Amino acid sequence: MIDYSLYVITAEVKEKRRSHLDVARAALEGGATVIQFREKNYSTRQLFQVALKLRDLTADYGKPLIVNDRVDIALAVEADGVHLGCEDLPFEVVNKFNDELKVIGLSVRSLKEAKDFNRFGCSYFGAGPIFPTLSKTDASVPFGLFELKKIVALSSKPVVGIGGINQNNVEEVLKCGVAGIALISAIAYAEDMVKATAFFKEKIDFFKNFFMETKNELD
Ligand code: TZP
Ligand code: MG
Repeated sequence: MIDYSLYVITAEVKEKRRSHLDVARAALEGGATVIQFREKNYSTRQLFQVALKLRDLTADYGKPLIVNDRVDIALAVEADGVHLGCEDLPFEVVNKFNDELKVIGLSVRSLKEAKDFNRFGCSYFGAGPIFPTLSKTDASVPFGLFELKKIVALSSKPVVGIGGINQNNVEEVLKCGVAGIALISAIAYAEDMVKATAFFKEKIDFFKNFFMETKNELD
């Protein structure tokens, strides 16, 4: 079972001289439970070289590595899985590699997509954007917390919330019952990336206990 609770997506932040490796290292140090390598502007060779290093780093921390979009890169570096959106290879095709790729995540952009995608035997849904985001140029319209709650309720898979999650709104997202939160800018652009990750970790642990206590009271 994968712990999706603190799912950090890497980015290169040139103005802060931060590489994918820097972001991943700090996130793992701060308590990230999953690392996703996401990069839209590299050549295949560059992607491979960085992914290989991320594979070693995540293995050192005993945490899963998921590659965004690129099944070939995920297979080449023996990543744990791949994350697919609507412009990537179809789930049914990628699922043929499920001996090698243990985790296959699918992006869902609406309640309707969540309903439709329940038929797939994927590992989790990345649901977003919840809020406006600057990290995805072609992001769809943010659907907000009310819709997120409904997506969580009807999904047959763990739901990882994504899009515009920050220190001010994270509690509201966690209250929707998500299995995890996926973050780019809240970590990659933070002044101190380790501390920022640890902040989210603490919130997640608090809500985990809160939900467990509420559940015990109901049992
Ligand atoms: N998919 C939906 S929103 C998003 C992706 C990749 C970007 C999330 O980045 P941020 O900076 O956490 O809003
Ligand atoms: Mg994609």
